[in-house]
Amino acid sequence: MKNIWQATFKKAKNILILTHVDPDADALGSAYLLRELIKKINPRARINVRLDPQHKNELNAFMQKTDITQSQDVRQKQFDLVASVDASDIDRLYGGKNQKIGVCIDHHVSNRKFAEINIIDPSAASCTLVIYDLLQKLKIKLTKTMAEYLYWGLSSDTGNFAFANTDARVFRAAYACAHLGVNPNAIYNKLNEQLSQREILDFARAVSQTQSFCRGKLSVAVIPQTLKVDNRFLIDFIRREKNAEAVVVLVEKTDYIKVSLRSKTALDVAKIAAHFNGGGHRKAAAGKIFGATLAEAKKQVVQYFRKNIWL
Ligand SMILES: [Mn+2]
Repeated sequence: MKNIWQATFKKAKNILILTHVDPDADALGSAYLLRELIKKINPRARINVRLDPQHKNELNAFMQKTDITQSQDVRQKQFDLVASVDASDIDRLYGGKNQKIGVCIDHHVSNRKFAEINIIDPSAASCTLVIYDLLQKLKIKLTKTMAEYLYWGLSSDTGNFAFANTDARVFRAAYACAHLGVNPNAIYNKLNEQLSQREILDFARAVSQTQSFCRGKLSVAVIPQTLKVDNRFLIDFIRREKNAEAVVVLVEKTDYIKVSLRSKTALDVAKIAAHFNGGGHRKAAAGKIFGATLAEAKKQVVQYFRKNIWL
């Protein structure tokens, strides 16, 4: 057998698939798509998918109830192979503590290669796209079910085919999905049009607090714990301001302030995130500020931009 990973999946009897905490549609799609791939090469294997119950609201429509469990249950069971998808770091892997990871499949540049076999493709827009590649390598025909899972990742990680990572490879895969009968509009609706009225009103409140700094080049919004707002939606919205070159959303968490950064230009926000205990991609990154209130954190971020980016 040419591929070590193929042999590894083929000989395992009891397999566990894990993904990152607070899973998104790419994490979910990747876990399910990998399960389909393993079924093809090893039909007799028992395959378990375990997901963080603290997932995003809109994913309820996609999740399979049996896949949600506490990490304790995961530890109690014995698996001869644990696979990780869409997670760059074992600390971010739900249920990953004390597990020996056999195969890691991911598309983050910052992946720490924490498994025995690491299949990392940072040029892939979604992790489902990396798994699609593996299917093609084995000449496994895409089924409609597989296409659904593949499309979840494509749609979600490219911001519905709009982010800088949207390329020909994405559209080629999306074409294959549509050709098999995947309904882009239905998936868009399930992923993006499931907010409650409260979330709409909280979103409006957060938007109305947005402030501009550095002669309009920097936009900053905050989400206090009292507001139920998805920071991705907020950051994607405020970046529409035409003069903004960098956008920051500060999210109040129980013991720190999360700093989400986006760049609309060549500015590398991964470097800025590194200053705030984080990292990520050039155009999308995140960090953490400890021991500060939301207002203090905002001051720190604005000051950093004033001193180091736009004097
Ligand atoms: Mn992803």
